[in-house]
Amino acid sequence: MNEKQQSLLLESAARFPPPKGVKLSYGTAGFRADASLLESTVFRVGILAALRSLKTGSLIGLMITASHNQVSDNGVKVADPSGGMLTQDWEPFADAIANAPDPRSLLQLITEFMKNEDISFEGRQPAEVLLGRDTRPSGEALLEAAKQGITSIVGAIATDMGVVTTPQLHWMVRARNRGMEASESSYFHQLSSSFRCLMDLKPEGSRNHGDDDKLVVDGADGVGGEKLQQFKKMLTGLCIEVRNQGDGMLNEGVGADYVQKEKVAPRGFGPADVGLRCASLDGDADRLVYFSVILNKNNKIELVDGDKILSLFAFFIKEQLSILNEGEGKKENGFYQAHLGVVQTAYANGASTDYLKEMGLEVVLTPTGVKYLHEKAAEFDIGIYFEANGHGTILFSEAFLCGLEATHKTLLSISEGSAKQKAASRLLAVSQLINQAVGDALSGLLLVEVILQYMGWSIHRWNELYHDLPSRQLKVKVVDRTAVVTANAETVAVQPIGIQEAINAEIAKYPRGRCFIRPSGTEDVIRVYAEATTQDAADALAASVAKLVDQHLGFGSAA
Ligand code: G16
Repeated sequence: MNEKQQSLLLESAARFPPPKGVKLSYGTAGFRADASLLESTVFRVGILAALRSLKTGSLIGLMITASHNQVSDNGVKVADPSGGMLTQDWEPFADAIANAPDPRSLLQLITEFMKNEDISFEGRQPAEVLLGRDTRPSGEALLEAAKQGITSIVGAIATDMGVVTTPQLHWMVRARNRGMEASESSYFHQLSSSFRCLMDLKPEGSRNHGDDDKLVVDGADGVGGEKLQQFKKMLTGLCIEVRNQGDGMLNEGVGADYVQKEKVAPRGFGPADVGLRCASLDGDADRLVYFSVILNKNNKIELVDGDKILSLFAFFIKEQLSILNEGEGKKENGFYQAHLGVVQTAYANGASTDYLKEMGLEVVLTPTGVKYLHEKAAEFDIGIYFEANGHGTILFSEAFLCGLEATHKTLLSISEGSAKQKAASRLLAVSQLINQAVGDALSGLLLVEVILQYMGWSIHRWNELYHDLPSRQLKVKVVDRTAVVTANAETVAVQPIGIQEAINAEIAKYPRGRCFIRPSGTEDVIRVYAEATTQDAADALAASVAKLVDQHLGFGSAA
């Protein structure tokens, strides 16, 4: 690194001193904390993003969002060249620079890292980072800090895409790195045209029997509601009403996280909505859940969560694959059985995992965090991943898509309009509609809608695919959440010593009981998940384990 570069870094780092006495760590999806603590971290992540761009010779994304967290929090997510999450190999560097006490030590860490990673400025194209933010009031200032971090690397370009959903930014990074246009209009265009293609391939006259035609969407008072309101004008064959578009408080009694965890209707929904198909997005629109309001039940809902979305997608894809592989002619068409697999976490309802296995699918469990699920799903020809909280997508391998395109071409020439040709067309359209960079509530919603119409299913019919085991999730505030260390895809707590035995003793009291604890990577809490055969039992198991957590690690406030 030459002197000019060194002094540029030192000067700009001096403008963003880290907060005193705070240790930030790269969590489930980047750094997340109270917005007032984040300027220096975001500035430093800007530097990291520029270095990542230099290293890979590709465009990198940087998104300012705290997704489902309360409005006073904010955070930063990085998109790698594929559009997926930042490679996990760079997370320790992110941690180290976020916590460097002063500009000199920051510069030293950067110099060493560049040497180890063989990153230099010579002979490389300049770094470029695409920036986006959600609607949080703190977003603008943090985005400015990120820009300054990026441009403190000589020659680096920071391109601001303004207010976008997280999945839009990831999609744009992927698109640009594949030589395509990266803009909001190209995103809307790809989604709406593949949606239209799937609608045109529905069996004649099919619609969601039993539901009103209208879909009512809770926009979480965030960026997703705003974007959907804009986007819905481009969608034909779908009637969407968007509520909570940004007039109320972001994520406050609204949004996918609230609806899924509390199992109640979001603000602005009530008895008048009984019978309607409803959906909820989270604060940055990377999660989606469906629900319907139950009559006379105190805002209670029938929740159709990420596990059910996964099951619906798996059902549909499996059906298209079996049409394609039916009978003879399979080999002549050059098409072979695809390796289809699904990925879940420990939060997946036990009934969903049983259902998917009964369908003959390979089910893999990973720890919480899209970065883990995505990586596993990419090992299949078609990998579908979903967290119960509604974050997920479908990945198609390049090799599979190449084969599918060739098959489709052959089918078009020998049997245009045949069931096989239509199945191939549908799979190709799904690969265009679904956001293969990251979970995306808007593209997921369109795929759900078109599959329901294809199947002729109402939300209730869909929800009947299997019956969820009653479950309960709780959060416990503790002194230090890093004291909990887990293993086996977070199903076992190996630290603090003895806590797992105590949890096991509680689980043993309930038939089909299942319970685990884990430190959140986005909030300063320990999460407790419990499942049992009745709601009372799931509630009691979760409460007793929350009490155990409090006794071992908390402030001793549990009853
Ligand atoms: C992020 C991650 C998700 C994860 C969620 C909760 O979502 O992308 O994979 O499930 O955090 O994580 P934790 O339980 O560790 O707090 P989002 O939508 O908040 O960005």
